Amino acid sequence: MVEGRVLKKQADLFTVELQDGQIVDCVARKVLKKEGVFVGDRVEIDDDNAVSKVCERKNILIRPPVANIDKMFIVFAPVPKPDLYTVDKMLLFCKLNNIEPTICINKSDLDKKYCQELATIYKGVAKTMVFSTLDDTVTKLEKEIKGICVLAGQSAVGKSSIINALKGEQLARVDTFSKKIERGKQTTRTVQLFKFSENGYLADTAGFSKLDEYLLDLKPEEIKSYYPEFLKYASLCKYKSCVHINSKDCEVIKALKRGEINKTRYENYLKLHEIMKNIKRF
Ligand SMILES: Nc1nc2c(ncn2[C@@H]2O[C@H](COP(=O)(O)OP(=O)(O)OP(=O)(O)O)[C@@H](O)[C@H]2O)c(=O)[nH]1
Ligand SMILES: [Mg+2]
Ligand SMILES: [Zn+2]
Repeated sequence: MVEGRVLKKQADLFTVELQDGQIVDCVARKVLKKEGVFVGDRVEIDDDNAVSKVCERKNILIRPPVANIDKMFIVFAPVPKPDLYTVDKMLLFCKLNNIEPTICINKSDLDKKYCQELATIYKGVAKTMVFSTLDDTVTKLEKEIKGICVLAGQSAVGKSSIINALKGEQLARVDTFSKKIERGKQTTRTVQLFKFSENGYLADTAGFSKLDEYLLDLKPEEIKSYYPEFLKYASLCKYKSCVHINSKDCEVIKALKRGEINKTRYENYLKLHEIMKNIKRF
């Protein structure tokens, strides 16, 4: 019996990296059918090269299926038009699932000034990087790859291009934006962990682009505590239970009016609060 890490899954075949670095193809024992074996899983392999046990998971992403995520690189770019509401949902998803987020603004070659403006939105919220896969600015991301890392973000922001640029070869398929629209589908479909260092892996997670609010297991009144930029003002609000919406003596709203809290972040907070109010959990 040896331990390993699942790097890739194709149909019923798993590519597993054993502790000594050897890569083997494995099937899974039937008993594991129900719980499933995910890319990122730490597993035990028996003498017939079959996965016989899945070790306890830190977290799990169902679509696309990846387990034990340590870091998420949330990617967006000047084009396609950034969906900052989804970016905020991803930041929340990270906090709830013990994942370290990094905001990655790609395609800085297209509009440096706009990219910097986008970056200021996340000042004091999350670690933020601006780069382009067309020059060597993208290499700073490589230092951040520790543990199991995933690239997340809407289609065509350049997730596959990032992997190719860092690896220096065409490992992941890249389509032009117009081709994607033609095809009406995302280019990247399978999940695979690419190895970058002794304990550094990176996967593309196309398909995790919208993030259903249902995946955020939170009560509406709990959302506010996931906005670090609200905290210092929130402690001064008249009522401890203040959710910083329509309240007369709300310090967060005052800070917003003074321009000390970003308007887009706040508006997307309102939107999320409203949607989460209407989600029924059974
Ligand atoms: N100008 C510019 N274009 C880029 C950059 N990075 C990627 N692109 C282009 O953006 C388009 C989409 O890139 P992909 O890497 O396929 O995007 P993706 O995020 O993997 O898309 P999905 O697989 O559909 O989720 C391609 O035409 C790339 O050449 C960049 O830094 N600058
Ligand atoms: Mg892709
Ligand atoms: Zn308040």
